[in-house]
Amino acid sequence: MPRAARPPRRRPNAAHVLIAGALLAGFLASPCAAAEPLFAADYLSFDTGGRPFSVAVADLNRDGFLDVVTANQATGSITVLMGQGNGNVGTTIDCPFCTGNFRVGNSPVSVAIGDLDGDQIPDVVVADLSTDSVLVLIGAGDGSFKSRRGIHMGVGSSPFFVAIADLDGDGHPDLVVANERGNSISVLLGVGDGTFKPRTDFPVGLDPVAIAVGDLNGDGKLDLGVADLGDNYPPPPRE
Ligand SMILES: [Ca+2]
Ligand SMILES: [Ca+2]
Ligand SMILES: [Ca+2]
Repeated sequence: MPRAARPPRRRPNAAHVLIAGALLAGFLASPCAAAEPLFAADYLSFDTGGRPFSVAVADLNRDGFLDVVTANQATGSITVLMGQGNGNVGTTIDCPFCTGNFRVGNSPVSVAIGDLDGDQIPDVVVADLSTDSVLVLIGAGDGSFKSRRGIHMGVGSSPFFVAIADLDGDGHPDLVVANERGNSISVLLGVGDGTFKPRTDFPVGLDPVAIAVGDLNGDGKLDLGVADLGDNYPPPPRE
């Protein structure tokens, strides 16, 4: 059951929803106006699978309300929380392949949502850290997925983050994955039907764990920003 909660302390396996206040609108209208809180004092808390590591939102069942998906590293699952339009979500879904928690692998740590097969229905992709793969789940349009197995594709070592973007500009969404132990990113170009061409790897810095996509130099082509966890280590002391 969803809980409109004021939890005394954080719960380890939960997704939290913070409801934004009117701070930005008020600030822009009158810089001298008293600041309102950016978020409501309380947050809403919903149970997920074990150790939720990543979260994404999209309207999976196209009812006009955003839904929430978490990737749960400890239980090898995703949790689909169907939005009710007021910040509340339900933890169960009336569908054959997903009843709250949905097993997707051994160690899913990143989730992204986009329409990967061009049917206007959001699909989900999950990076599985322990199997060096990503899993594509094609959405059925009601919050469930067309196949429990999904489509597995190999990537580099220890995929820690996955993003969706049309990197080559052909109109088909592509995948880009940060491979933490591989010190690389994997790019999988989309065919447009939910499948992808074999990956191409590009070396980056040490321990890449996150990617942002945008046109950084203004040439109309998408570029990548990669966060390298290992490159922030301080240099060893001099002898
Ligand atoms: Ca929805
Ligand atoms: Ca789709
Ligand atoms: Ca593309």
